Amino acid sequence: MKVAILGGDGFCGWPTVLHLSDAGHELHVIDNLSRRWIDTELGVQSLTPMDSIQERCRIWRAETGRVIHFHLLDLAEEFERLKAWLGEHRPDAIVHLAEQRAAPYSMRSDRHKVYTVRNNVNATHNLLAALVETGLDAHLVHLGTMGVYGYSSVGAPIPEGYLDVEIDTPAGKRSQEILYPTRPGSVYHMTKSLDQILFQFYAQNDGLRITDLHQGIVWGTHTEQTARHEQLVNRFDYDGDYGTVLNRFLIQAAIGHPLTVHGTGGQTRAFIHIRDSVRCIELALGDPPASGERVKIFNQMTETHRVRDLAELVARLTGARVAMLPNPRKEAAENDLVVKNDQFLALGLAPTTLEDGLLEEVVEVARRYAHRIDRTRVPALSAWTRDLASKLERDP
Ligand code: USQ
Repeated sequence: MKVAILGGDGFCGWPTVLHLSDAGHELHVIDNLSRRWIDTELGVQSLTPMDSIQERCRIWRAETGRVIHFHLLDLAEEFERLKAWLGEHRPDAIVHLAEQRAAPYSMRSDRHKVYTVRNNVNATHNLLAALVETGLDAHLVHLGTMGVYGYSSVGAPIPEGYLDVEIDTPAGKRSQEILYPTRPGSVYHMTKSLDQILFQFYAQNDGLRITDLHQGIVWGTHTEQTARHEQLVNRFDYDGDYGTVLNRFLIQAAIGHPLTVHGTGGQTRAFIHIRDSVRCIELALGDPPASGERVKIFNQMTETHRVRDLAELVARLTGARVAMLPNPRKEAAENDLVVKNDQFLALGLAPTTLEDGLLEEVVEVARRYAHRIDRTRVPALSAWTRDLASKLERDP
């Protein structure tokens, strides 16, 4: 297949590009390199030294003989160029990862909220409108988030996107299938909730074939392909905005920083290793919905864990100290989480779990590049509300 990866320079995008190229597909990366600009804005850098996207593609070609095409294009701001590109290249499938993906970054200030909404919602809508206008029947696979569901379920397992409800009508009880009600916990998660409505409309109105992957928190860094050459290395975020919880605990352990548990650490979240993330995208590409079918939704996660249990596990493994900190986020202090992921298991996903010894691998990567870590950028300082911000100032 000819596959366009929108956001192919990012943390999930780059390993996906390599994985699909390795599988023999023709790969096109479309990216505005915003993630690299945000590093510059925040004054942080990936733990792993990353080459330019052009250099990464050159190394991949030298290693494997396979070509990856790179196109510098801003989905949210350059609608006409996007439309022209799709019309000219006519990909068979499009993987859309071109969104600002950090919840803390989206909550930093009003400017960051506005940027995240404008970028994410416009990118998605521009893409959908361009697909209709060009008459392209490409399968669109979008990387969404488990966070659209929220974390306050009544204890029932979270289904894959849809919920059957019974409604009282004058003619008696009627059942209806609805999109699972969204309850986003940040402006970033809110944009992914909005995406769901856009997808529902365009699938129903224009017959677009869309798959939405509700992904959990990704951990790990290497995939089989990124490990082939040091210049193919994936990015690795450790800072308070972009670092995700388990990877942060692992690098903190590697540099002797206390593990930064927010609040009681009673938050339970869904997790997936980066190797499984790229595999799931491949499986979803191979299983498109038909035109006129509802949006296909998968829960892209393999296990759930409570934050404090993860901290204890990392502390046991490495001898690190655990610090219970004031929580900068507005979120439930404690929650349970049961998630259905039957569809990927049925397609043959063999989950990589925390048990598989890959925690050590991340600690080793962190130790190797420890000299690149700025310890002052480790604490998470982006507060969800003014009250939480003043609490953090009092008790940093
Ligand atoms: N947390 C800590 N200590 C830290 C960092 C985080 O206790 O040092 C806590 C947070 O308060 C939160 C949980 O760990 O309760 C998860 O935080 P996270 O930063 O790992 O994950 P999140 O902000 O939810 O976002 C990440 C990705 C996002 C993706 C999402 C999947 O950045 O792109 O969509 O995970 S999910 O969480 O399932 O919505």
